[in-house]
Amino acid sequence: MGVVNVTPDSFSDGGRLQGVEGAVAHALALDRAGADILDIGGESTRPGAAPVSIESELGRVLPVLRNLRPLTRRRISVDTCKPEVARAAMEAGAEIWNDVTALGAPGAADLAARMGCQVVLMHMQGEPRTMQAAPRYDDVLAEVCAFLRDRAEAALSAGVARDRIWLDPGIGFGKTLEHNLVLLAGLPALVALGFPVLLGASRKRFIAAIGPGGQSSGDRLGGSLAAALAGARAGVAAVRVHDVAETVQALEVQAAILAAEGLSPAR
Ligand code: HH2
Repeated sequence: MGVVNVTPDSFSDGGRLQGVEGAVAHALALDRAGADILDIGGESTRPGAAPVSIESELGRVLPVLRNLRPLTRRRISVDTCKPEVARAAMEAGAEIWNDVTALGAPGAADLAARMGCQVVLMHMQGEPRTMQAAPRYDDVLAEVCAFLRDRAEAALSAGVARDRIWLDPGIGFGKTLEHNLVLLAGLPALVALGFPVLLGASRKRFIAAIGPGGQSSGDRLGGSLAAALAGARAGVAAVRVHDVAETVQALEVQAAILAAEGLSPAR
């Protein structure tokens, strides 16, 4: 899944993708680089980000979607927690509702069921403005798994089909470095819940906290690739990344090495 941010304040590529044309061109470049899904977002969820109104989010996302839809056969997801934005995006040809609040808005699960779209249910502790102030868990892996299982149950009860539900541990969303690492190491437990898992670790701050380097978000490619490879080994279904070409190459090389393990005479 390639990230197409159309926000003025996104942490990783904010301000670079000027205007609709720039965002569409960026999405098409990610398509050519091998992204299976293009994820369009009009509200930044980075730590400390302020919420945006429905109108401004629609004004950012819809023109990009409408222009992009006829130009690509890739699936398009919309990164939003607002039912109004999700509905408009599905009408404009998106197929996946990527919701960092796990369908937390009133009526969201019913709407997802009615639209018949796929949904990504992500875990977050708190809200973006304050979530990194003092994240606390007794057992982060167990709590994230329990939350996502509950949200999947709620989606199923509302009528969302089982094969349309994805889970995401929400790396960096109300989590310390240690919480993020425990979740990355514990991905097999999340995969074992039986739903496809999406992992979003690309360019996130925890990479800089491990070091070396990585102070600016564009300088975290090595750490992003390490996390994507770990996710693939754990069986996640997709990784949400900014650097699509590099990630596809890393995943292909890892897959080729794993495939060759069976050919080695030492085994
Ligand atoms: N991370 C971000 C945004 N949306 N969605 C899912 N499912 N999983 C994630 O980990 C995730 C997400 C934050 O990254 P980014 O979009 O690059 O930054 P911003 O929110 O500032 O646009």
